[in-house]
Amino acid sequence: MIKPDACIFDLDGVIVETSDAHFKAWQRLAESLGISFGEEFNEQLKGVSRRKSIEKILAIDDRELPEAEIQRLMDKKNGWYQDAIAELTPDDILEGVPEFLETLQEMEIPLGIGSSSKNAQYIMDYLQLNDTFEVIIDGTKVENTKPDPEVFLKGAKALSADPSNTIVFEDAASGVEAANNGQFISVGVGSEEYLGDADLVIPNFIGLTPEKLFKQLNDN
Ligand code: B16
Ligand code: MG
Repeated sequence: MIKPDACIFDLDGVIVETSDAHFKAWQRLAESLGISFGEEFNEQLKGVSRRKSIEKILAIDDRELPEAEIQRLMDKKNGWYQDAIAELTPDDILEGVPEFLETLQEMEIPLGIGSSSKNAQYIMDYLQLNDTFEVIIDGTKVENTKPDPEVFLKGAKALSADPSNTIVFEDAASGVEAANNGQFISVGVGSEEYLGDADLVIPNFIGLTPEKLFKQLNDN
């Protein structure tokens, strides 16, 4: 690979640290139901849809609830989460990310967002990132949640990119799996402990240039 056709970024946990707001809102909801979970379990909620998340939380306690109640609980969690993200500003874009994106733009590499979140468009507005990305595929545009590759395949198609020459950046195990399932080049952003299936794992974007990253991927 000399230069990728495109780069597709997950949003929560890669561009901005909203994972903690998701975690706190789910924990608050779970506690109201007498269910508790910690950070390790929370890794399973990263990258998966709101619906899948509540199903996983209820399954901790073999809880079955009527559909209307599940909907009510999801809305409640989303209300808390939306209050938290309404505070976001461009200063919340993770360190190193603006420079990395700017260099990719200078290299004329098309950029996309591939997020499971139905709140992705709000977050992009708060971060003022709409002009940076040509394509935003989010939870409102897909049928199947990660680890299904749909979100990234739709992104690659919209960017006229070949998945096998497109880099996907992901912070969730389910997202790395989705990228691998779609035959993309997967870069895990975070800990090797959870993202070991990625083609390459980076801790974050601080001090990283696209040139360095492409070289690391080539040497792999
Ligand atoms: P919402 P990503 C994902 O976003 C989050 O990682 C995951 O924790 C969340 O459940 C999912 O979005 C759905 O979010 O409730 O806002 O629709 O990491 O794929 O950008
Ligand atoms: Mg994520």
